[in-house]
Amino acid sequence: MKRTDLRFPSDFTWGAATAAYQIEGAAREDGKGLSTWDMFCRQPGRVYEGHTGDEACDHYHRWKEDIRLMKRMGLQAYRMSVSWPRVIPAGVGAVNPKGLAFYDRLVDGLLAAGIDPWVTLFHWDFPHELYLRGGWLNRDSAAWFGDYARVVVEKLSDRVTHWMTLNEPTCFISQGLETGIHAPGDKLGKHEVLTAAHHVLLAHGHAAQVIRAHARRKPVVGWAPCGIIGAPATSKPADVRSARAFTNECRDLWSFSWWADPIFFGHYPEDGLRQVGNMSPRVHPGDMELIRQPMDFFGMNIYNARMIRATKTAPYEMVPALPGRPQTLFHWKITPSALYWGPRFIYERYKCPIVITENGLSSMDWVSLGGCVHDAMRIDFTERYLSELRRVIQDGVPVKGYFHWSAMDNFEWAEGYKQRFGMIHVDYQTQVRTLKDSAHWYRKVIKSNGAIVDP
Ligand code: IFM
Repeated sequence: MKRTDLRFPSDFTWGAATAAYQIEGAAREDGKGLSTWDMFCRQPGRVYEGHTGDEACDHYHRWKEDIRLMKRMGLQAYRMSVSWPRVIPAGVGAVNPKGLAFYDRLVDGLLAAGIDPWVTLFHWDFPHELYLRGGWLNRDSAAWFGDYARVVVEKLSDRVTHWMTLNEPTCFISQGLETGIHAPGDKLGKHEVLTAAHHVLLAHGHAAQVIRAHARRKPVVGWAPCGIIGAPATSKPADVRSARAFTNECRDLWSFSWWADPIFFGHYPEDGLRQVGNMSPRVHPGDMELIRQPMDFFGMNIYNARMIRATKTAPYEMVPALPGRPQTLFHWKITPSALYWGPRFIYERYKCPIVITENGLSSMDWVSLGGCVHDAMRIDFTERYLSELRRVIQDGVPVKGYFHWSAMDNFEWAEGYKQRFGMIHVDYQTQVRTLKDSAHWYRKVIKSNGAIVDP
């Protein structure tokens, strides 16, 4: 089979990502405070088969080995998150020196291995103590987050350059506070949910200011949201217009514009405000100025897109998935063109350079009799998606990097350990790690700067 040449720009960053709660374990060690996820996992029926992040990949103790493996993968950058309650056990007040020292060691270890750490300040493990004080519903949460950000930035910014404030606010607000399928498991009314979301945006603004004010090296500041993307079902201009309209339209919290318009334009989208009517959050004078901090990059966590076509009667129509269409273990449809149209539509609207901060799939991987993990589907998936990413770069969209989700198998929130997303296989009983075939393949991709190589 003829393979496409997949070379990327020479300054493109190749990496992989994880998040603290999903890999660290050591949930009660060295003075760490409890997070809402620690509490949620204890509630019967919340997480698949009662799994918890108590031990996860035991990365807290095995980080040296994990860095060695990432080095073998040839990663140029590693997107990690910091656990807020590990650093400040009560969320505010006293700092836990042992918790902070963990990230200090980790950053040093990564740099010594030639891997650039990209740090996300919040990837869902909210301090339980602050949840008891109202969590994101409390307007003070923005200042709490800013204070926490300052502690981390003061410690790590002599070595860390790339920062992300929040990971996927859509998910932790919508799934955590509205549908309740994630921690803390609440089912609030629309106004409360939108109020919490507004405080999250304020927190983002605070943190971005703090990073710029206190970083010791000139920082590169972004965020890592997710949202629903429309991709045209065909290349006909009418379908492209419809997919663009679908992506830009604000339907609910899963629309990019609800979150990104305040950050980039300083106001909520009008169509969104019309929809929520008197449920909209109270915006105080000065809020939008705080939220609208300049962003150096727009991180995008992209897994798939809805297929959209034009119709005569409506601005767009969703094309139903055909029976038997390729999908992941999570039943997420495989739609490589998401990595073309997602960056393209978001760049057109917000004019901010893009970084793919997450992309990948969950599959059913195990260590075969020969001792290898043959995840051919992950290789094929990634090759198809990267090929679309290269196409959008060639068409002029500045995409600066790609982070595969995930570096290693990990705790997939309410799905527990059922879904395996990693390029490194983790045996959760023995904590033995095995580089999957995809990790070896990805090393070649990185080495050749995206020229496609046979697995
Ligand atoms: O594992 C998650 C991650 O924490 C956030 N983005 C999506 C991934 C896969 O569900």
